[in-house]
Amino acid sequence: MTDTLTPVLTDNWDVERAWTLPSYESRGGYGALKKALGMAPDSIIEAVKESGLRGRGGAGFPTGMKWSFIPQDNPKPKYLVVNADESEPGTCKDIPLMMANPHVLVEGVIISSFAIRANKAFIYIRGEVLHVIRRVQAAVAEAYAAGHLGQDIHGSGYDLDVVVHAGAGAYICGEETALLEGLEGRRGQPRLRPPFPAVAGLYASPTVINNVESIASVPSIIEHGHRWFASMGTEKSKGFGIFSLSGHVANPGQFEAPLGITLRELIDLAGGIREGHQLKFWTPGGSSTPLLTDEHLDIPLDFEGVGGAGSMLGTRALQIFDETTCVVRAALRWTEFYKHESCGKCTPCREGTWWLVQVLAKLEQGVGSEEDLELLLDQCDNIAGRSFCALADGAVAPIQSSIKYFRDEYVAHLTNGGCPFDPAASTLFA
Ligand code: L3W
Repeated sequence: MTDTLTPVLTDNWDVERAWTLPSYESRGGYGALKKALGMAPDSIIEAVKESGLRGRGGAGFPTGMKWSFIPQDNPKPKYLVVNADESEPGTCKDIPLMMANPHVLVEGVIISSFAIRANKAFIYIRGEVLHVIRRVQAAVAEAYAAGHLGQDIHGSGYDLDVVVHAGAGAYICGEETALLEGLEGRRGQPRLRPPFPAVAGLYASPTVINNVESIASVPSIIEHGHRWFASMGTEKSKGFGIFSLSGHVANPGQFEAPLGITLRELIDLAGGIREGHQLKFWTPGGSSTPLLTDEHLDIPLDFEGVGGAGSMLGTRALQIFDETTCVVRAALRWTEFYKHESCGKCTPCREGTWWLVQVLAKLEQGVGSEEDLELLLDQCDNIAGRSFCALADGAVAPIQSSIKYFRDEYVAHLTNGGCPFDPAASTLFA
């Protein structure tokens, strides 16, 4: 099965002190930068477009197309911002990538900034992960000392400064415009779009915001060519990605594989479901994506609704739950998270997530009637698509999908007068 893996961003994770500049350069690191500096910026954008790379932060928007939206006739400065605010429940790919291989991100930042003609780039890292912030800061300092950053990089005439910025620990700052608010020193709340950041972003200037993994994929596209990248994956979901498997698998962790791989293959790579148990439900892209079940083991994990199963690839955070886990409790726990993290700007999200928790908690305790299930679905309908940003859409996704697939389990809580599961058996959401 291991030939399913495509280690590119993860290929040095087991190398001793992989995060240092000498280690990265000994494996060809910064070679793509030198090649890129000899290219016309537009041809880099073209190569990224041709590669088919789509945003690895959740939405899958074509990266090269986003870069080409930057109006080059606008006299304002251009900025690159890396969204390293990884905080989606279950998502654990950007943080390990930055810890093990920070230079591939720094190299990607330089090439991407050069392509969009930015002379200043920001890496916005989730505030709680101080060890990651220090690791990336150290890599940036090494890159400056080696002449990969700063003035006249490698005699090209191109200047770039990189600032590593620590967020303050708010999930909403993973939303791109809330992140920009935070970066500008204000409370993290989303802005109305349009205008999209590509037109008016940081300090109202044209700004590209991309996820860590998207930017870290750029050096390999320059080094090996867009055809190499596009030869992996599916027709519309090209290349490779880091899939993080957590929960009830024997060996949880990160697996870098072509897009379109199936959950069955990934579970095999992770050593199977924990012994003696069976898959019950899973998230394809963190808790903001609709849950799927054991019916969906063989669908391709792609940007096309996850093989048409009506979910989202999101951040490829595959949380795996076996038959011991109470889906009602899982939905309640995630909803408590969204209620806590709602920024409060819009009513459907601020009030709606609070009400969702009230009704779900009642159902989980086995109090109430089946009418409460209808009330919960009605609340979801009144929240989805009516909030300022995608946070509230994410909040309703696990609720609606859990009722779709496990309505009987909700009803069982009511007939049982409480949760029929033994919380100790699951080890998750206990
Ligand atoms: C210029 C246009 N730019 C779209 C850009 C836009 C953004 C990108 C995608 O949410 C999802 C969300 C989470 N001109 C443009 C344009 N753009 N039209 O394209 O935009 P969008 O609105 O499709 O998505 P988004 O607001 O970025 C991201 C889901 O990802 N998610 C994420 C979870 C968390 C993390 C994390 O912890 N790091 O990513 C999980 O599923 O729910 O649906 O750049 O500006 N006409």
